[in-house]
Amino acid sequence: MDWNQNALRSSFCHALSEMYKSEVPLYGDLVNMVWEADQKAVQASQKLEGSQSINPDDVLPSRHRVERHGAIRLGTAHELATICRMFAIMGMYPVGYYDLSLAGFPMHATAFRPTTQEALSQNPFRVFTTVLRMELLTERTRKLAQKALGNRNIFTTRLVELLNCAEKRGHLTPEECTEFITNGLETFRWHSKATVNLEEYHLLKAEHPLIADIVSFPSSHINHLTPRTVDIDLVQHLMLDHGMPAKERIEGPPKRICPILLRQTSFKALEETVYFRDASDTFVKGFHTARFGEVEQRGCALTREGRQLYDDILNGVNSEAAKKALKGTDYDKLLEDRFKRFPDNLCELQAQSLAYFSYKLSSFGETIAKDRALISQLGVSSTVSLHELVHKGVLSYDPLTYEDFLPLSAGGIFNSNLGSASEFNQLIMSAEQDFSGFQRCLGTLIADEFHLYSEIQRESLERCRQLLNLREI
Ligand code: OOG
Ligand code: NI
Repeated sequence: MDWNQNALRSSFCHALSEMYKSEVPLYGDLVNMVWEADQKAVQASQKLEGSQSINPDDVLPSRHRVERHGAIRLGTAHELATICRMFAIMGMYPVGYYDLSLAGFPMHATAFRPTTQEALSQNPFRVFTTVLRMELLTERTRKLAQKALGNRNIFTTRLVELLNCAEKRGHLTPEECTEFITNGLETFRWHSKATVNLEEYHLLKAEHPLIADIVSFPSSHINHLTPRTVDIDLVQHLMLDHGMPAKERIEGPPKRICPILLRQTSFKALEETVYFRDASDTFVKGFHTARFGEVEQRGCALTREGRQLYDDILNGVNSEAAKKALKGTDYDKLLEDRFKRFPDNLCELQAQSLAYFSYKLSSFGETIAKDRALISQLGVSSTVSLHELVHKGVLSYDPLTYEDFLPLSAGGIFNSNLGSASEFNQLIMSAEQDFSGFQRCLGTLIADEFHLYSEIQRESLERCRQLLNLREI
């Protein structure tokens, strides 16, 4: 595809953010709060010396200010396949498979996002995309869902024309890009008139509030947008100070010097007026609670070993907390204590291969790259280990940012936003994951997140190898 996908993705993300600000003004307040917090955090860190200080380049320009993720929930295989084509136009591809039945939801998901370092650095816009699993619904609900979803079309005719055109021709003109944005927004727009009647809505909601959210509306409204901050604890304080309906605690790993993966918090979903048709075809007033605003702080991407350690610690914490019925600050204290096992400095994370890094030549490395004689003086052979090059100060490294999601540990966000299902659902709890079924619906392959990070790391090492003229690192 030969148009500028990065620019189109940025414009789309910006337009979506503006639309969501007008739909949910509290989200706009949250974005302003994040900017205020980031500015304060940068100023405070500039007063500190040493490794804890935040590099302002990481914060203000480029990525951070424009960075957003969103979430949508789809109903059918056709909707998923079409969304996949739409995101591909903007350089966003499916990464990772998330089985949400583990959290008691009849859904599975992927994240559409840019996959190269270059595209991520331009604009890392990502959308967590869930699809309903019809086979996990009871028969009555499934019939209702199939009828309602069968009657809706969440894509404008013009959008589908543009998709066909882009795929056939391999490009979109600037005018077509503008049309793509206006038409694309329609898929994510909120509608306050439901497509089901009030009785049907209650039946869907009784089985699971998320089923009602997916099935009852004519579009797949964006259910939240999330700016990124460098200091989520500060944002949480600001939200509480300003009387925003913030959730009680921050999800994910505890506060650390070297942030890992993802920490998230949100303001709780708003109760919104929705109109439902009654038996005599007039609209009656009802309510629906689904849309909210979220904040995230991203840390480094973990290798499989790092992730295993993270999962082990978290599972241990959760079972201990369940046994002792610990909640709130008691839970957070336990979490903090158990996470002491997870190394909290870059040297250890690198030495133990717990995180992914982008490697580059240090200034010393650059000097010796210019003079091969120096390399032999260092006692470095033409096949040298990464450990040795780092140890001798030839290479330096920066952690790779985690670009994906932790929806299970953020299950708290789902739950505080929707209320949980009325009863324990055996069908969902005993479900097997269905990766291949999901991939079939998608019509393309899902990339493995670990593979993508390790490729970015490998490419950085390959550049160093060439510059140092070594046979192997
Ligand atoms: C998706 C929730 C996943 C996150 O930040 O973990 C997500 C949903 O609510 O549909 O956005
Ligand atoms: Ni989210």
